[in-house]
Amino acid sequence: MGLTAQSTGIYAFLEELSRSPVKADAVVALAGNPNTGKSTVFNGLTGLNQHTGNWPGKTVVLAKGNYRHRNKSITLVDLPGTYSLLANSADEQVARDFICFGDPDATVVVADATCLERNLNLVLQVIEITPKTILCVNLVDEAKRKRIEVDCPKLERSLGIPVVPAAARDKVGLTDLKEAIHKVVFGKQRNRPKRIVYNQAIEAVIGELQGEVKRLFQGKFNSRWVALRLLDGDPTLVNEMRNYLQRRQPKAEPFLEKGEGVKGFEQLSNRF
Ligand SMILES: Nc1nc2c(ncn2[C@@H]2O[C@H](COP(=O)(O)OP(=O)(O)OP(=O)(O)O)[C@@H](O)[C@H]2O)c(=O)[nH]1
Ligand SMILES: [Mg+2]
Repeated sequence: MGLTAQSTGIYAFLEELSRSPVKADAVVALAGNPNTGKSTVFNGLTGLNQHTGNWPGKTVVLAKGNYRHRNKSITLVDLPGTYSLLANSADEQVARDFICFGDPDATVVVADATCLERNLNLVLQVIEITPKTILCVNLVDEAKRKRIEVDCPKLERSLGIPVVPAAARDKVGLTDLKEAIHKVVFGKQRNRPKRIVYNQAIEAVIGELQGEVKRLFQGKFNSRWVALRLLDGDPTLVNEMRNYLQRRQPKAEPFLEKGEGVKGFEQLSNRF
């Protein structure tokens, strides 16, 4: 990627990831609300093949680990717990930046079966960014105790992504989870995530913006998602998108045409 030692945030973390002695076939993010059992899933999958590190520039600790499945090596990144990707805290920003800009080959959202509704907010936000999402409905043992039953096949049909029930503390469901990850990462299953449709006025602006966004980012990000975030006007995200463009072509910038590169992005984001 040609990054330098001065890289910060997400890029420094990716640089560190690429220096890892274990060459992975894929990198998978593990996200979810706080206390849903992400680290338990992470430990169950990676065993002792893991280590922790700081996210450069933030006091956030991340664990990375590896496992093998069907002869492929997978690196798993255990992200901090987050209720949303709207980046209200350092933890949320780290999770969001990794999912959005870290280009993981898949993202697993670990949800708590005993309070699924609250957890689905994050799931909907993640599937808006990437179709390569898997939902792990964890703590099904606890849910059963509370007489809560989750209809995973139905949820799978509604969301358009694989849904795997698990009781990670007892290592239940982890093989199914590895299999679901394998299918999504290696293209053996194409997800068709539910599209969240907004009101007419918002949909009209998204439609208008999408073409320009596609041209600016050349297919790097889901254009619908970028358009929505520009409408939100989240300054940390707008800043990260600007960083991305700056890194991609700093030398080309003076020669770009109107509506291209960072300047094009400024014009676009300043409209909101
Ligand atoms: N009953 C039950 N408990 C679980 C299960 N998975 C995890 N736990 C427990 O839930 C608690 C939280 O688990 P963690 O793995 O630390 O959760 P986390 O999502 O990593 O938490 P944060 O990183 O703080 O957001 C621990 O006490 C686990 O032992 C499960 O499947 N069933
Ligand atoms: Mg944890």
